[in-house]
This record gives sequence, C-alpha cells and structure tokens, in this order.
Amino acid sequence: MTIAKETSELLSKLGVSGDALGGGDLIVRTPVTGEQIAALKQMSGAQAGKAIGAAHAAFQKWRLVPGPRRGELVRLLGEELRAHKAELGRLVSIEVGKIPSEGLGEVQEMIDICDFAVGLSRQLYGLTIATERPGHRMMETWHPLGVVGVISAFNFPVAVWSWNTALALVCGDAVVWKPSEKTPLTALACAAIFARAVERFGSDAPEGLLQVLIGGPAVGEVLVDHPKVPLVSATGSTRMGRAVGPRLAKRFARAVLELGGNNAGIVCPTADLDMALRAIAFGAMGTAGQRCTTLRRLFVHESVYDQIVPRLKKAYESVSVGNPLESSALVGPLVDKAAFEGMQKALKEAEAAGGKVTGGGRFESGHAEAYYAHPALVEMPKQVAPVTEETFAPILYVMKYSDFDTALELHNAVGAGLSSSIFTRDLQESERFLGADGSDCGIANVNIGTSGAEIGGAFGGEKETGGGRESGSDAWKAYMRRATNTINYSAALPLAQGVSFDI
Ligand code: UN1
Repeated sequence: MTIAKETSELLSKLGVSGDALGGGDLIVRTPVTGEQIAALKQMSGAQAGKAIGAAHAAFQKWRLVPGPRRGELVRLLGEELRAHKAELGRLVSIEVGKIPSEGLGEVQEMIDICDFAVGLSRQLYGLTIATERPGHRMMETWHPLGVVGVISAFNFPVAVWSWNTALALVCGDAVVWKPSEKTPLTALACAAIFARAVERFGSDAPEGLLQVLIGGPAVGEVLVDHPKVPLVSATGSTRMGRAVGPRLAKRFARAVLELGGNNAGIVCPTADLDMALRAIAFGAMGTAGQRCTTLRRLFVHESVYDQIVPRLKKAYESVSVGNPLESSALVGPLVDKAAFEGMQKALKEAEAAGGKVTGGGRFESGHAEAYYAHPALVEMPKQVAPVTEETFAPILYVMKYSDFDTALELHNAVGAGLSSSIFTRDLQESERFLGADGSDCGIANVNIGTSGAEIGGAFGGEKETGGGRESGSDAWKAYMRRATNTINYSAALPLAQGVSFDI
C-alpha cells in the first residue's frame, strides 16, 4: 500500500473524509519518502475571520458552563485519544517522520495533558486576601478569557495543540488553531477526534468551540491581528516570534511564545558517564534533532573528555538512520530539503571555524525527495557561530572546559533560554546550576537530558525563547482573566489608605 493510501485510510478511521484531502494547492508531503499525500484547500482571510467569529460566539456560551463540566469534555477528549492512539501516532510518524515510539509518545503527551486539565477543571483557584478594612472581604476570581489562538509548529504537530487546548477548554475558552502548513493532516485528525468528544458530551457544548485554519501565513496573520482573540500561544522559530510578538503587543493581546532553543548540557568530572551517554544520545539525536528541546551544545570537563567523547562518536557512527515506517531505525528523516541544506550549511561553517565533524552526511534512503541525515557530532575549539545559533537538525557541538564558572558562563551566552542539563554527582555543582546565578533557562535538569519534559511542569523558556509557559503547573492562568473583588458587608464606607472624603 502506498503511504498516500495508508494516510487516507488512517484519516478516514479517525473521521476525516477523503474529500477533504484533495482539490487544493496546499501540497502535503511525507518526509519519509517525499511523496505527496494530500493537496488541501486553503482558507481565505475572510473565511479565517468567519471562523474566529464562530469561535467567539461559542466562547460566549462556553464561559457559562461550570468548570468541572467543561472538564468532562476534556475527559472525553482524553478517552477518544486513548482509543485512537495507534492511528494518530502512526499519522504523526507519516506526516513528521517520527519513529513509532515517538509518534505514540506524542499522543501519550496529549492524553497526559487531558488528565491534568480534567483535575484542573476543579482547581481554578483564586485567593482570599486579608483586607485592611472592617466588614470587608477581598478575593480574586478567575474568569474565562475568550478565543485562544494556537499557532503550532511541524515538529510536535498535535501535542502542543493539546497543551493549549486542554487548558483553554477547562478555562472556559474557545480555540482557533493554525497548524503548520507542513502538518495540516494531523490537525484535521485532531479536529475530528475532538468533534467526537463534543458529540458524546451533549448539547451544552456550543458549536464552533474549535476552529482549524488551514493555510499559510496570511491566515495566521488574521488570527494574530483579530480583536476578538485576546491570547495567542505561538510555537515556532524566534524569527516567527519577532513577527508575532510586536503585533500582539500593539493591540495589547497576550502572547505565550515558545520559540527557539539552543539547549546545552554540562558533563562534570563526577558524572555517571554511562547515564550521561544515553541521555546525550537521546537528547541530541532523538526526533532527528527536531525538538525545540534538542541538546545542541555540550560542555565536557577535560578530565572526562577522553572517556566520553570517543564513546559518543561511536554512538554517532553506529546509530541507525532510516525509514521510520518500515524499520526499527532510531533516527528518521529531516522534515524537508531546506532543513537538510540548513544542516549542511551549519556544518560547513563549523568546519571553517575549526570544528571536527563526525557524521552529518546524507543517508541514502532510495527516495530522491526524502532528506535523511546521519547525525553530526562536532568537536569545537570554542563557542563561536554556528554554535551560538539554533540549527533545527541533529548537530551536537562538543566543547572542552576546565573551569566550572567559565562553562556556566558559556552555557548562558546564547540568545535562546529554553532547556538545559547538568550531569554531576557533586551537590555543589548541581545546586549552583539550579541556583539564581546558574542556568538561565526555563527548564534546568540534573542527570536528565534537555528534552522529553513531562506535562506536569510549566514548559517554556527565557530570552529569545519568548518567555511563555504552557502545559502544567500554573500555566493555566494565562488562559483566564483575573478579577480582584472587594465586598463591603458593613454599614460604613471606610476608604483604604486612611483617606477621608466626607460629603
Ligand atoms: C517542542 O519541541 O516544541 O520536552 C516540544 C519535550 C517534549 C515537547 C517538545 N515534551 O521534548
């Protein structure tokens, strides 16, 4: 069976009709072979505006449904995802090129956030605050915010949508989703799965709670500029964030930005090297280096450099690259030709700057339009470009250090600030790394790689990563508006701060 045929069968099982997959000019290709698997019709700006209007109408009803009842819809969504995990996971593998366990892992991440959000639907807590006035009570209330715009990237095409959507729904919001042009099919599948949850939920789920905008930057711009969208959560490159952030600021809309990462690890003298090796291999080569949390820079102490780097090189030379649908390879394809060319350009620059490259060449898959690369390990004499920039491909730059403070300084000396890790059994080093003058990233780990975060924590980073937080902890607060309420139940009207104003 061709991949195109399998794709349309999977989609039909998930509830997307074959008619939706043809007749348009948005060509969807699988990176696995490069072949076309769909040609979707794109939405016009006017259609996008209409969809946002429909979501806003749905929001006005949904905000009045009690939180725990809203949680029931997300519980059903989680059930549907459990029931369709295999099909959706496979579709992620086809559309992104992820190996099967990572395709399934992404759906598991969706299930996990649904579970989290169901619990949250009964815990949208506000504070009761001590008031300085007698006969008064002060509290805060969290209310639904409005239509939440979600802009997602190709590399986690469904999990990132679910982080935002599960929270937005229990918070009483509607969602308008602009998926990456590279991965619209998994978005259509999610919309069909969601529609089934809505159907089971019953009539108090208003029509139009989720809208999907299929198209390019033009429809994304309608979403970003629309006055009825008070929050846009956007995941993608720092370049995209630079375009989106100021437009949102201009109309005082909220932004949750999750942008580039240039994540680093430090391997200290006391590190468990076997553990570090495995964590580094997954962090740097997993998902073919196409996670925003991928490990891209490694600082290794001079006393262990010759023990771990040769082993790492061996792992790079022997790692299996190949078709994720037909083999048990650990590294699948890059998303497209541009990604492969970006990788080659960075490797050339690194070599020119004195880097010694292991791997990095094209893996011949037998498909001229598919771009597989052998992951590259580059020993660099120092941290200069291209090490300081994120290249969305499996390149790990390794640098030797002798002094912990210098390593920490270099660790933080890049634009992005998403994820970081240290491998050590020395308490002082680990605590320093986690401390106020340690890692400057939104995620800082000890004896764990940079990627593969659980949904329970807030996900996001500082500096050019954009500062947004999605997923767990109290990230939900961005999806609601807070009202501070002061209630006077006395017969007097005392003014705060001792002010008198007697008329
Ligand atoms: C992303 O690459 O945009 O921590 C998200 C991780 C995953 C999410 C990555 N849980 O690697």
